[in-house]
Amino acid sequence: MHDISAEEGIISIAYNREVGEHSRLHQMAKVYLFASFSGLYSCPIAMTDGAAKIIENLAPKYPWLKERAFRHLTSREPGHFWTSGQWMTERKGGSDVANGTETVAIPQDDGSFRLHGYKWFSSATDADITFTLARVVGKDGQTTTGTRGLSLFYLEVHNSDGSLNNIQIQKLKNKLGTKQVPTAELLLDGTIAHKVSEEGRGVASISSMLTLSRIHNALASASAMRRVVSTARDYSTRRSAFGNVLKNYPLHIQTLARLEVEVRGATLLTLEAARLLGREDVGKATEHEQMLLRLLTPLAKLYTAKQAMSVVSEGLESFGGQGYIEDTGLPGLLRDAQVLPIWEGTTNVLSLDVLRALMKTKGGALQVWHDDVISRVQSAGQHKELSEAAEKVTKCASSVVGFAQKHSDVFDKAARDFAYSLSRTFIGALLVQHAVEAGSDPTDIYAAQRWCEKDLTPVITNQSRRHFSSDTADQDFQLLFKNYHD
Ligand code: UCC
Ligand code: FAD
Repeated sequence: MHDISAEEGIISIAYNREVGEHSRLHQMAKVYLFASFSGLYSCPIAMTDGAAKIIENLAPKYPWLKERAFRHLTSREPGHFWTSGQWMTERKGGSDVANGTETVAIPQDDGSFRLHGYKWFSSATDADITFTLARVVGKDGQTTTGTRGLSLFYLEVHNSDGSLNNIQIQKLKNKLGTKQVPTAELLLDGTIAHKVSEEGRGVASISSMLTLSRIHNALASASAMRRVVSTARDYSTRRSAFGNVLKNYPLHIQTLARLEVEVRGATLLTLEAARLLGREDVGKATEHEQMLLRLLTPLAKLYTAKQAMSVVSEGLESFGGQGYIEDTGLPGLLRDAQVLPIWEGTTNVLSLDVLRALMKTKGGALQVWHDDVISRVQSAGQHKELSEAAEKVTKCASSVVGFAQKHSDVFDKAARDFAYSLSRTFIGALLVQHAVEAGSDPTDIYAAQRWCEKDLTPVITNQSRRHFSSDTADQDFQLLFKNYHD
């Protein structure tokens, strides 16, 4: 998979930019085809892409880094192609990195640092390089707590003689799924590393890696769904029950068609984020497009990951008992899907990231989101079969924005429902737009109609505010904790 990824240019396509801003979409479309058959190699690929993006961003300040690593990460030669890890999680926190990171960085005379700490989850442990976070120890022997004490470090996993860079693999995690990819606990015991951010700007500097790996996560989600639905469709033409092949039972086909709508929605959302990223890559993204990309990244990751879990689970059932049998290769898809909402930021943490993105622009990003949704469905207003769906999208968009304007005081509690509403409405707009622009194919129209009927009830409305009140929070707490004794 390492060699195939290099030869196919899975990373290099995005950085050689032979077709300018469309190169990113070209790369991501390829990853979409590759991911669910890659034996989870999509995981190191995601982090490698993130590493290449960080290095490209840092190149003006750290030209040596580009010279040293970028050419390997973007190589098409298997023998030269390097992959990257992303070590952010420590025992005390994977979500709360700012308070969880205990690794310290001791300055050396030659300008490098030695890292001492314990990285609790490190996937694709066989990577060549990694980016990680640590706290620089000052001359007084002290470190700074919180996010302002974190800096970003680049390190190579092996020394030139092939030995590990003062890294001890303490344990390989025994995981529910993703078994093809080793995930390890690592002791950094004097690991040589190079600081590649200003002191205290570690989280902000690694955020471009988060953007890439979150979009890859969404691609992997869409890819897993596509694989299971396509395989289930094929199976329905071969398996008979009660004297007929499954494809002739409308109830079976209805079940699969509902999944098909989910796959189409997830794919459109993710590829739209990829399209915007491609414009950002080449410096063409407008300020509005940058805001939209910032918002769509956590939305695509959090929403498609949940879809993948439910679609893959329902998909397995469509094979009957065979869906549960390891020989078919199907159960692994379900185990692997379960990680998609956990790593690269859990659903709640990403819902809060959506709020972070909105706050940073003082609500500007929400207005951009709203205007974008409206412009996508505008032309469908005249379309006999799509006008109802377009109207529903428009209403949902107004309802979400209305909620945000009136009830920002309960945002922290409403974050997840809010993020779901933004995602579902945006997907509705994309499906409607696609139906219009792709030549009004009846199946595209039907997919848009189905999504807007079934998935597009505004979760967030003025009436729903009571679900996020302090009283409700107390009731939720009592519901869960009554009769609980520590
Ligand atoms: O799980 C991992 C790898 C798994 C394997 C790879 C799979 C890839 C897919 C494969 C498919 C098969 S690696 C670990 C991933 N860990 C996380 O995702 C961490 C989750 N936690 C968060 O995201 C939190 O929200 C934190 C860590 C970012 C919160 O940190 P802070 O320091 O408390 O947050 P602050 O103080 O709000 O943000 C610090 C700065 C701010 O910038 P300034 O100071 O300029 O305002 C933020 O705006 O960082 C900026 N920032 C961001 N910027 C924070 N998050 C982002 C962001 N997402 N984008 C841009
Ligand atoms: P916690 O932060 O303890 O979260 C527990 C629960 O609390 C979650 O449901 C979360 O949503 C919720 N929660 C937390 N904070 C809040 C809040 N403020 N409001 C509401 N709810 C909240 N990390 C790496 O750095 N590199 C890797 O290569 C890597 N590989 C991994 C591979 C696998 C297979 C797995 C499972 C994890 C990997 N991770 C890796 C770690 C992963 O990124 C973290 O596990 C993840 O970010 C969650 O952090 P945590 O485990 O500390 O959960």
